[in-house]
Amino acid sequence: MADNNPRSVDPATLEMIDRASEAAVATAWDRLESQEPQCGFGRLGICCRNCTMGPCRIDPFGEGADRGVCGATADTIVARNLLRALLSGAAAHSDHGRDIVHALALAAKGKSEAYRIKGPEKLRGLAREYGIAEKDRSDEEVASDLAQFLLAEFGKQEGVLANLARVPEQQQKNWAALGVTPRGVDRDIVTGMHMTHIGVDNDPEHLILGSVRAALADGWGGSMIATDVSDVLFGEPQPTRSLANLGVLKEDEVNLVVHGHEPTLSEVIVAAASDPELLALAESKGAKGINLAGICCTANEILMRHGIPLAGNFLQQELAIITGVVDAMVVDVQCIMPAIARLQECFHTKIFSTSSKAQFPGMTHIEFHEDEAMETAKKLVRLAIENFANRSPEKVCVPKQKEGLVAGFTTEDIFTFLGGRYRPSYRPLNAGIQTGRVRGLAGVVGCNNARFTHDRYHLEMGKELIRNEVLVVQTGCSAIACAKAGLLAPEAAEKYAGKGLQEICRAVGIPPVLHVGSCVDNSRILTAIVEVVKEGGLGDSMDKVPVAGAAPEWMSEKAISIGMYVVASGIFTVVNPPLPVQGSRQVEELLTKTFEQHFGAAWAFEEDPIKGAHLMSDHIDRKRRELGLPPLMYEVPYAPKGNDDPDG
Ligand code: SF4
Ligand code: MSK
Repeated sequence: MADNNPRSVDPATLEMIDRASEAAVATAWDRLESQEPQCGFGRLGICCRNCTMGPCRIDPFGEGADRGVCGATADTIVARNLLRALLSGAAAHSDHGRDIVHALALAAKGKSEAYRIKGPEKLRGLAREYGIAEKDRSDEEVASDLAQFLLAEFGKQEGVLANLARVPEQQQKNWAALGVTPRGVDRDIVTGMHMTHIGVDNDPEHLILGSVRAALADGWGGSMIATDVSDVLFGEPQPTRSLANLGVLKEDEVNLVVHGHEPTLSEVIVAAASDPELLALAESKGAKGINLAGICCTANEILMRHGIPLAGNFLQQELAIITGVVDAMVVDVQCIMPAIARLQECFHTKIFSTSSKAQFPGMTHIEFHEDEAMETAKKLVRLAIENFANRSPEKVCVPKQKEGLVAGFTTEDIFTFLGGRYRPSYRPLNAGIQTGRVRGLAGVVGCNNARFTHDRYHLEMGKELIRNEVLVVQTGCSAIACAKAGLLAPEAAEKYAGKGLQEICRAVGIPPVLHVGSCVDNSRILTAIVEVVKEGGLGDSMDKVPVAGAAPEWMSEKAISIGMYVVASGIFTVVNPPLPVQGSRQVEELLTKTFEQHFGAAWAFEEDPIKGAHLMSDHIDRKRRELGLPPLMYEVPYAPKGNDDPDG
């Protein structure tokens, strides 16, 4: 570890890290050590490889080169690098969205037996929203038109994103004034890449605004389409109970772990794993059943809709294999460490890559195509069953830890839930904030990062927020971190939440931390805030609502895109580690200060989780004051200071 802290706060993770070192197997933490000291130029964002006159790097101490060979300054290089990184993240989300729409098109044409429309209400709601005829037409007919309409949003050459109609007026005005209104998903990503080529855009502010436009095309376009169409195709999630952590793996059953992001294959694997023939085959091999579990956001997708347990988050992918009981791991795209392929040399696990976009040396590639989804899913389950007999009993070591959770909240059910079945509106949530029973809302999302103690920032920040009467909404690996620590169980309210939030959680039976899905489902947080605005009483635009965001422990370029669209939508956001922009004072000030004037919200960099939580609650308090809301109903007693606070 860079800071000599423990590698994780999760006991199961620590146990498996020890197990890895006994087995002389390197993990991400070991490889991080072998990388140290990491490149300071890269961390500050002042290294450029955009043409072969470079690489060029700027001396941050002002003693060496202050320009690249072409004359680019640190400000230009930092802004250009941030834009490139963000575009990769936006492209990843949006390409995921495109694939889901493609699956919808196949389902609509009856070309894939594996997919049916399981969310007809959402389908028809979207059709009405986009002006697609739906009366007296079958679900398939409507879905076919919807798929064509949404596919066109990716390649749109004229006009603006259709989902702009969902955005409150003030945000639309802010974006128009700065020329960052998102147009087509692919267009804004391609234009952004063009801007970063040598000798194109060299104005740091203009480059950053280019990144805002591409991020908005992701958040309100590609990601939002992915979420909406997943709900149409696989059904809208409902609150569901499940378990989290490596202890969900079973020694006496075939364990198949899905890892990555896209639900198109994993949804079908869920069905294949309960196929009677395959269950009988598993039994004939001496297994008591087929246990499906997930890592990263594929896990979140099938947890939300089927209650499939979470084996772990990003930094636990290697550790799952080191338990010695994972008979097959099926991966698709994003956040899959190439390192796991090598673990097959030491453990019996067979790892299968399945995406046409992602192959890994050492893995077996079984390419997945939507039109033969069930066949592929059954084949993968069968391969897992056949590998069950190859386990080495002396290598089996499954941690005991597994924690109960409730997940499956959505924009449609998340707060209407607060209103109960007979009062389905956002009124109770808004009223809770208006009266001061709840301070406000926070979205806490994002990854793990081997540079920081695994899960620590998520947990400390999450607990501090709910103690301060802030209702927390989560996605991604952050949600998995909090699930493993019990924060996603309704009982967590009594244990950790402030008195007002406790009352609400008790009355409705929800946890104080609500899991709303995978990385692309951060769009649910945007639409939930839109609903809060529409309900009234908490401001007429998103930047007026007492809400804040955070991405603790982020590492993926997708997190840059998420943070950027959230901030540009008016939501103050704290991140750790800082964005790699600290080599340019101009860019850092633009993001952390000037954005406030542009969007009514800015980024903040804070490496201490408690201080990060306090920045968020201070921001929420400021919004409360601006709205003229009363003080909190109950005093929040004790306020721990940040860990590195000299007084603390
Ligand atoms: Fe160097 Fe300019 Fe080429 Fe970047 S684009 S590598 S700064 S010459
Ligand atoms: S999986 S992007 S590590 S949240 Fe979505 Fe987790 Fe971050 Fe990947």
